[in-house]
Amino acid sequence: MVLKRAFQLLVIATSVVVYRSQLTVKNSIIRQHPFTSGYYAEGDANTQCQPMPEDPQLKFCEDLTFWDLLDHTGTLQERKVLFSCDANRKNWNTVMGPLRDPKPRGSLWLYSPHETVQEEAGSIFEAKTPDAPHAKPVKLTLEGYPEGHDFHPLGVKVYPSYGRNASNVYVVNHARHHSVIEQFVLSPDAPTSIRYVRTLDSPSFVSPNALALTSPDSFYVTNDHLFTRRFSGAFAIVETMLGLPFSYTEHVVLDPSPFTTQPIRSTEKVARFVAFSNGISISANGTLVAIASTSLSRIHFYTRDPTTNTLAPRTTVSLPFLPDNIDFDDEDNLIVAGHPHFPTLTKVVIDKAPYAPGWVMSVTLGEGHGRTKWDADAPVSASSLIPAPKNAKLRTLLQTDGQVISGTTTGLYDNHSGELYVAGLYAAPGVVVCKP
Ligand SMILES: *[C@@H]1O[C@H](CO)[C@@H](O)[C@H](O)[C@H]1NC(C)=O
Ligand SMILES: *[C@@H]1O[C@H](CO)[C@@H](O)[C@H](O)[C@H]1NC(C)=O
Ligand SMILES: CC(=O)N[C@H]1CO[C@H](CO)[C@@H](O)[C@@H]1O
Repeated sequence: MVLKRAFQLLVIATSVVVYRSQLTVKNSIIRQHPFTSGYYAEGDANTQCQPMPEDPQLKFCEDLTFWDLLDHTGTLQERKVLFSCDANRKNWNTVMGPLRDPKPRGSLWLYSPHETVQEEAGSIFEAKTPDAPHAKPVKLTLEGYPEGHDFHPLGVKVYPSYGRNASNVYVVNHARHHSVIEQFVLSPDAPTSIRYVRTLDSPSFVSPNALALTSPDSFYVTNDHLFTRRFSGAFAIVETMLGLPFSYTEHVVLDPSPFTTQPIRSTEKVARFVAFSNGISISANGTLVAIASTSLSRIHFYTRDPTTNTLAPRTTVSLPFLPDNIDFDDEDNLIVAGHPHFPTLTKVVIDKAPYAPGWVMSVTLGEGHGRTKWDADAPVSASSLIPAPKNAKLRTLLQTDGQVISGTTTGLYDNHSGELYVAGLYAAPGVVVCKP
C-alpha cells in the first residue's frame, strides 16, 4: 500500500517536472519570439539605455552587485556598482563550454555614478552619465593576487561598508582545475584596487555559481550542477536538458581570521533537489530567499530563519525564459534576468549569431493578476507564453532581441535613482544602464 502510494506520488512528481520542462522547451528552446530591438518599461530603450564606455576588457559580464556605503547608523550614503566580466569567455566557460584557454584573466569593475566629488572651485559635483569624468567604471587592480592563479569571475557579492570601513568581497572563480571562491577586501578610501585575502576551497564546491552574503564572514552559494562539464560534458547536458533536480545550495561559514589554516568552519546544504540552481538573493530584511532554477524556468522562494540560515520552501513562480541571476530590490521585488532563446545564445559563443535576446522582469510575491490583463505593455507579453501566476505579479522591465544588450544575465534595480543595470554574458560593452 505504502509502496503503491509512493509510486503514484513519484509518477505525479515526474509528470509535473516533464510538463514544466515542456513549457520551458517550448518557450526558451524552440520558439523564437518576435522581440523588438529594445523595450524599456520606463521609456525608450534606444535613448534611455546607455552602454558603459568601450573598453576591450569591459565586456562579457556575468554578475552585478550594489556596494552600499552606509554611515554608522546604517543610512545609505552612496551606492556603487561592482561588475564581474571576462573578455576571454568565448575561450573558457565551465558552465556552457568551451574549455579552451583559461589563461587570460577576467576582471572586476567599480562604477560610482553618484559619487560626490569636491571640485577645486569648491562646488560638489555628482557624476550623472557614463561620459561624465567621475563616472567611468574603474577596473580594479587585483592586489596581492597569487602569480599564475587563474581568474574567471562569475558570481560576486560585497558586504556593505559601515562608516567607510573596509568590505569583504567574495567572487566565484572558475579556475583551470576546479572552481573556488576568492575572498578580497575593498575599501572606500582606496577604491581602485581590491586586496586578495585567501582562496576558499571545498570538495562541496562542485560547480559554484552565485552568492548571497549572510554576514561579512558567511554566505549562501548555489552549485548549478552535480555533473560538471569538466567531469563529463554529456552528463552535464543530460542533467540540464531533462531538468534533473540534482543541484543544491549551501550555507558556508568562515573563520574571520585570515591567518587560520582552516578558513571554512562549516558548510551545510540548505536547498537540495533543485534543477540547475543559478542566481540567489536575500530580501532586504533577511526573511525571504529566492533561488533561480534555470532549466525549469522558475524561481523557488524560501522562508529563511536568520538565526540558523535554514531555508523552508515557500512558493514557486514560473517565468517565460531561463532565469539566470536574481536580485531583490529595496522593496522586495525580485529582478530576474534571463535567456528567452537558448540556442541563439549558444550560437553567439561560436560567432554564428551576432547577439542573443534578453529579458528582465520583476517578480512581486503576493496576489496574482487574476483575470486582469497583465504584462500587457511588453512587445512579447509574458501573458502570451505562460499561465497567469496565482501567487505573484510579473512585469517586463527590459526586453530586447539582443541589440540593447546580448545574453542578459543580471538585472539590478536601484530604488533610489530608478536606474536599472543589466549585464550581458556576450555583450560588449558588457553592461548597460537604463534611466527613467
Ligand atoms: C565593518 O563594520 C560592520 C558593522 O559594524 C561590521 O559588521 C563589519 O565586520 C566591518 N567590516 C570589516 C571588514 O571589518
Ligand atoms: C520582512 O518583510 C516582509 C515583507 O517583505 C514582512 O512581511 C515581514 O514581516 C518582515 N519581517 C521582519 C522580521 O521584519
Ligand atoms: C524608496 C523608493 O524610492 N521607493 C520606491 C521603489 O520603487 C517602487 C516602484 O518600483 C516605488 O513604489 C517606491 O516608492
